[in-house]
Amino acid sequence: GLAGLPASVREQVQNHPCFSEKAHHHFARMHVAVAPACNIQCHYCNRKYDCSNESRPGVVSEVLTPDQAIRKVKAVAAAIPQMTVLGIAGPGDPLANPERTFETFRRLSEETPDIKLCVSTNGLRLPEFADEIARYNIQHVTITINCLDPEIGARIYPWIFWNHRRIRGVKAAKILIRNQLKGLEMLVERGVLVKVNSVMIPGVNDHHLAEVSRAVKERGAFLHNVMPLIAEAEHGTFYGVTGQRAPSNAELHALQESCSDSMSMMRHCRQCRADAVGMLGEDRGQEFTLDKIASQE
Ligand code: CLF
Ligand code: SF4
Repeated sequence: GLAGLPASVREQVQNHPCFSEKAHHHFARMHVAVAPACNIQCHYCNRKYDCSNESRPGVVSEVLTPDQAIRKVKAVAAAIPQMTVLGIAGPGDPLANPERTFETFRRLSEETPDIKLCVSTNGLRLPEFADEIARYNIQHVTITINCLDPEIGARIYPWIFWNHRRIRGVKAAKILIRNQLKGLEMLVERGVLVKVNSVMIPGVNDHHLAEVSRAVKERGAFLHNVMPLIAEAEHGTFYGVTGQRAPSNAELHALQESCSDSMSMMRHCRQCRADAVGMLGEDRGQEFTLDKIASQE
């Protein structure tokens, strides 16, 4: 619980609905979908749909410019007083769209300084942007880390785009994993609270995630969120075949339980869309579309 934490960390998490189980009953978050591009390919992602790094391939949303995003944040903040956190989580990777992402954060840090800023990333470009994240006082970062073993990584990520080149297989996974862990350490050094999300993929990384949990804890991650693969056909196929199944609830809970021996686990994740608005599990995005906001201004 919150009671055991140092005062500064308690302050950081007490009104963040994802980082504190208790806070999610009282506080809301919103996402602005300003980041359309991605620099890696996950087998569980289908780009036709929204697909935040929080890894819920969802329904298409409108991609916003930074300016539209600021207007939306202000409109939501005026309408939902419990809204304490603004996250950028897609629909691609926020750090693969650095101009749009950091323009949005820069303006919010100036114009709505009371709103906590949060970002979710695949981590490929984290080492490059750790200082910039700290500069805008972004105190909450989520990195999706699905494995430490590049052989397993090669079964999850067919390619990454790195140094202007497409890189495949084990070599690609090695670079991605190295940058994720390096980025995690750099953020922890800078006082940022880091949550690690992992997508549980039966037969691929399920047996490996307890080790991931220990390794990220050792490097200073604050919280681990193991989420189930969403394997319905409309969200894309896995490995180009439709045979990959999702874990059962019992399998998910057993894994979360085994990780919890060494690490604090998040158990209230609702696998949000990249344009979610409201309390976790609630989606009020339709109340704040651009045309509705414009008519209120
Ligand atoms: Fe958004 Fe993610 Fe920030 Fe939360 S969501 S960027 S940490 S403000 Fe939260 Fe949604 Fe789960 Fe994410 S419930 S998918 S963990
Ligand atoms: Fe899709 Fe996110 Fe993976 Fe990019 S990092 S391919 S947006 S799931």
